[in-house]
Amino acid sequence: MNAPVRITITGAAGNIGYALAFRIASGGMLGADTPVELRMLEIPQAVRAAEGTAMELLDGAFPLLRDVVVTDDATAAFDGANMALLVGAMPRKAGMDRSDLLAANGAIFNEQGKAIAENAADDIRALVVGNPANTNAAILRAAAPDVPGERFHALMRLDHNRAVAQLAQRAGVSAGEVSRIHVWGNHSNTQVPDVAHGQIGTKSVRDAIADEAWLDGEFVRTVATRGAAIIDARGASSAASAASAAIDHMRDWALGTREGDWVTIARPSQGEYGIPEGCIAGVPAIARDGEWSVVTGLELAPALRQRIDASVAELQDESAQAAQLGIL
Ligand code: NAX
Repeated sequence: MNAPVRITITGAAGNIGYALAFRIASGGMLGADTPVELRMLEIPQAVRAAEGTAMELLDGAFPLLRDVVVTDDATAAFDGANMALLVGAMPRKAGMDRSDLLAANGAIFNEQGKAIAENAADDIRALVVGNPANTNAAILRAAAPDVPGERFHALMRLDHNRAVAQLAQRAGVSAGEVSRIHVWGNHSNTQVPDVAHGQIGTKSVRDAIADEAWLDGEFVRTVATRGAAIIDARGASSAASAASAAIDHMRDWALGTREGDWVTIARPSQGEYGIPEGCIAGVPAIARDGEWSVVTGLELAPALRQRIDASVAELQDESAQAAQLGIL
């Protein structure tokens, strides 16, 4: 058995938090040899509901689950945390514009970044799920300047998984047959799914799905607007699929990505593909021994480059707004 890993979930009483906790407790994230300790952070009004989730976790009798703490105190929630899944965020309410949302959530991630800096373990690795995820991750990182910047990620794996799933469905194969695709840019509808280097089995995606119009049109639109389609169908936003993607991201970070494949992550850019340094945009990456490296040297067609630039520009615009608000 490995040493226990302490994992903080913020927004633990919410829809994604509820789905996440059970997957983590059952070993779905870190494997069957790693016990886990959960720290569940909520706002005071939702602590009771999070306590209910903690009772259900206990009732799951998970052999790997060593300890569960529910709290509304960020200091206690991040104390000794090795991993953090930052899901808790304020939803957009009627009458709120984008900058109101950014201000409300920016304040949350600024405070939680400080709590991570002061209380988390030295090896803390953080994944922001709460929207706007990429900019919230930048705010979190800025509030914890002593923690290495590459430890702050935003979730783009759901976008990645959605792209894999659409391709697999179209080709009539299982999702496991699809490899080497990724999604550039922002977790918004400006995101840019890229199949240029992708494979389905041993064939290129473009050979396996001989339908350029679908690949360049409907496929891209379906992936980028999938969140809205789920809300339309379910009457609520993606929850289990978002939790599953967050689990995939953290599992790969800890245990490594599949041999011969890459996935999508969003972490502070080190200038790869001309993305400005520090910008948290989706890029292709491989994980080995707990470290990510961005896949470099992929050729980008001019039309794709333009769309990536537009999505990155959107991210920079969000960052500029956060800077104006004094939280970045
Ligand atoms: P819910 O509204 O069900 O849950 C959010 C929870 O966060 C609530 O229980 C709330 O009390 C809590 N919370 C609010 N402020 C907090 C704070 N300061 N500290 C701790 N907890 C706090 O939303 P849910 O469906 O779980 O979605 C959570 C977030 O994920 C939203 O921002 C949503 O937009 C975002 N998503 C991000 C995705 C991604 O791919 N990056 C996809 C799914 C999802 O849309």
